Amino acid sequence: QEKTTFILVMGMTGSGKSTLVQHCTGNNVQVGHGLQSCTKLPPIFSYLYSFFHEGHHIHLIDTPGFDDTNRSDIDTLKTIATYLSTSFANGVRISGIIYLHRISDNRLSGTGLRNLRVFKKLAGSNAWPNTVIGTTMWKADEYMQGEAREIELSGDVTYFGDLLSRGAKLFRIAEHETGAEEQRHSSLRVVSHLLQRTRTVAVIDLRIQRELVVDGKTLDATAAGREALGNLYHLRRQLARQVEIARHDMQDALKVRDIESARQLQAIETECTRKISKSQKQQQKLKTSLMEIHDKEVDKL
Ligand SMILES: Nc1nc2c(ncn2[C@@H]2O[C@H](COP(=O)(O)OP(=O)(O)O)[C@@H](O)[C@H]2O)c(=O)[nH]1
Ligand SMILES: [Mg+2]
Repeated sequence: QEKTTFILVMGMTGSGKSTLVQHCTGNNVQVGHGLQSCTKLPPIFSYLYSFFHEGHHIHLIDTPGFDDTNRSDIDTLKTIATYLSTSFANGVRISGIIYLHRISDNRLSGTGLRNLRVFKKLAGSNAWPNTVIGTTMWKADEYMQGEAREIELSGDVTYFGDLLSRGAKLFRIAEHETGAEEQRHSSLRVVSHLLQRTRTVAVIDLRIQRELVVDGKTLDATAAGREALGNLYHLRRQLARQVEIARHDMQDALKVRDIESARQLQAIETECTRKISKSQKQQQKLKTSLMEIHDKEVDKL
């Protein structure tokens, strides 16, 4: 009797998700070229890749990552949340998570850190024992730097420290240069570890699944949604300040009849105001979309 096991694969665009999925399944998963993502907006189950391993029928869920050149963080979160809450409401339970990170990245800042923060909030700490952080792109000539980064990232709670201290495990995924067999082996080692973990905890309810489906929250009220919105608020505060300064300077310019400067300042004000309204629309998206999902779930009951 084989068990059906769902494993979520997450990480930034270009972190090697599709490559890992491909090595596990042996299937022809489309792999991105450079940093351009191939995970386009999907029909909901096109994320699933299945194979058999150690008596389990395993379904890997390949998710779109942040830093996608074609999509905003809010849209990406919305897509993942929609998938996770819909499948949860239909009885699909996740048993493990693989979070991939490129060790070749100099620092974890900007988008990388934002992605990790949203991921932590989305999964919740109950998920850590069934989580693997997989580091990819170990370049042979930068091995020392890689190891130094690994130590830094593991020891700091801002990065992987909190996950690791609560049961997550760190794995290195083999490089292209080591050959396909070794890459496949190192990818399956991660899967084997997660299967081992399921003997203790068979399935995990992700925080965002509980929040959306059990508590009936809208996405903007979930921990992950608030994390993503925090970035929007920050951006909006900066823009509002710029608008204020532009208006003030414009009045000064008009007093001395400097029409050209006033015109330029007017243009800045208009542009900032447009960006503010765009960010408000993004925020609104989180509200409306989840109401739509909830309506659909209610219909099914
Ligand atoms: N050098 C190197 N390149 C890799 C490795 N894993 C993936 N890549 C390449 O990095 C790019 C992005 O990988 P992909 O699996 O599509 O990342 P995804 O966006 O997370 O799905 C592709 O060109 C891969 O061939 C690795 O371990 N080493
Ligand atoms: Mg991909």
